[in-house]
Amino acid sequence: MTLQHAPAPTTPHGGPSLPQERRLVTAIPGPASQALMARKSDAVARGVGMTMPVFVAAAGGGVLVDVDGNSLIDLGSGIAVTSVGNADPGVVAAASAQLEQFTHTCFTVTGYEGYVEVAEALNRLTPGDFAKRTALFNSGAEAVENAVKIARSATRRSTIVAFDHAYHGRTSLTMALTAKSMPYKRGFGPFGAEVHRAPMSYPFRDGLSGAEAARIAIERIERQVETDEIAAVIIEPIQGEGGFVVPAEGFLPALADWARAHGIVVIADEVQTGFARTGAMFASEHFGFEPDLVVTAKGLAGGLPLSAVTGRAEIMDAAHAGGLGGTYGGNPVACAAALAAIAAFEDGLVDRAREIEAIALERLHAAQAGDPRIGDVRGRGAMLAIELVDAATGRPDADLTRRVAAAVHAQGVVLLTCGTDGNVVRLLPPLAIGDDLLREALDILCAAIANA
Ligand code: PLZ
Repeated sequence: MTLQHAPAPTTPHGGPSLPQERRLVTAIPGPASQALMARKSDAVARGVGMTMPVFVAAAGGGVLVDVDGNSLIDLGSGIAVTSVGNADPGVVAAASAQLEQFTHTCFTVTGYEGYVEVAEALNRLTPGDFAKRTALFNSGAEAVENAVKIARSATRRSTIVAFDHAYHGRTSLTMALTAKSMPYKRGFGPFGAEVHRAPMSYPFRDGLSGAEAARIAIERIERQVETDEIAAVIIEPIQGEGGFVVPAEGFLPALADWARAHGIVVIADEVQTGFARTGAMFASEHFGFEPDLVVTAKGLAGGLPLSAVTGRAEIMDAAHAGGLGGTYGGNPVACAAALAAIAAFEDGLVDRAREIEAIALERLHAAQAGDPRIGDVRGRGAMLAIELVDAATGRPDADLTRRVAAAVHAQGVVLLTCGTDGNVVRLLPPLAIGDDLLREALDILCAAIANA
């Protein structure tokens, strides 16, 4: 029980018991965040940016509480990570219990059951009714790197095809796969070689059917490289950083059919779309798309670093014994957290993502009806976006997008933008957010667009 007049604790505990409310007690950022921002500038490399100059003291459900005591509505989930909710009690309990048993062995030195259980769960949950294997890693980029290694090992080919607007990470190979130069690539080359790029189905911009977009993409690929040199195509079933681009119906299956006919491994990067986020366990399911390998990370372990490559047993097992690994991959605490998060995903969070979609789309479509600058409203589940354009020219409007985000941030809502042209506002709320908080944040966003 909370006492009526108890002073607010200086370091509140996180989890869903945090008051689920937006509460501003200072301007954003407040003085304590500003002081930490000054220390950050002196201590942290400049290349490590921050979307909002705000420092967090606790988080839970759909809110982040900052070091000044402001309670912010979370529409970002730390970039699609805390889908189960921040400091979810199940995740915290499972991780804490594991912490007290042992923190690390290195799975490739001596094993533990949690790793195997996570592999079993991923083999069961990912699309495709065939024998599968899983390998665990730490970050999305590391898992993408390993998916490429596995595909190369299985095919004995080297070339990889990625798409316009793709984002696959910031390591040398994954920078090569990532399409956008700033801020991800500039000055950081040379990049991993043997990467070719194909046009992505982008209905709002290309107006093409999925079949037509696939035909053009395949034509473009075959002009650049021989199909018998291609190890894999890698694609985000719904693109993340590139602008929440949802391909036209039929694009992904056509691509997969073509790839399979040429012995090319199909890799789905479900790092951002995975685990109930899109109103399906995996976004591939929306499109009848059955990849050979699925890369997951982010939401998998409810906020702890864990990633995976899961896929066809014969492809996964192509890499020789000892060929895959890493000191921390599949850390036992992260695995314990993942098992708790997966239990939550399977216990109603797919439906919850669909409810969030219904609430948000109604509001966003109403806003779009009266405003030609809202060029497109798209996405699935709790992964939704609006693409902002200049009303006169229809061109991407990054300036407007920046103004909208700044206005929303100032009112205590954590909001992210994305898109190759910087003109997409994206919604990635924790699936644990309540309807009222979600509606309040949507009202703030729509008012900010109307007034920008
Ligand atoms: N694949 C589809 O979305 C990470 C990037 C944040 P890591 N997206 C957030 C930033 O600016 O660095 C991502 C993704 C997709 C791969 C990755 C990479 O995952 O865990 O960040 O390495």
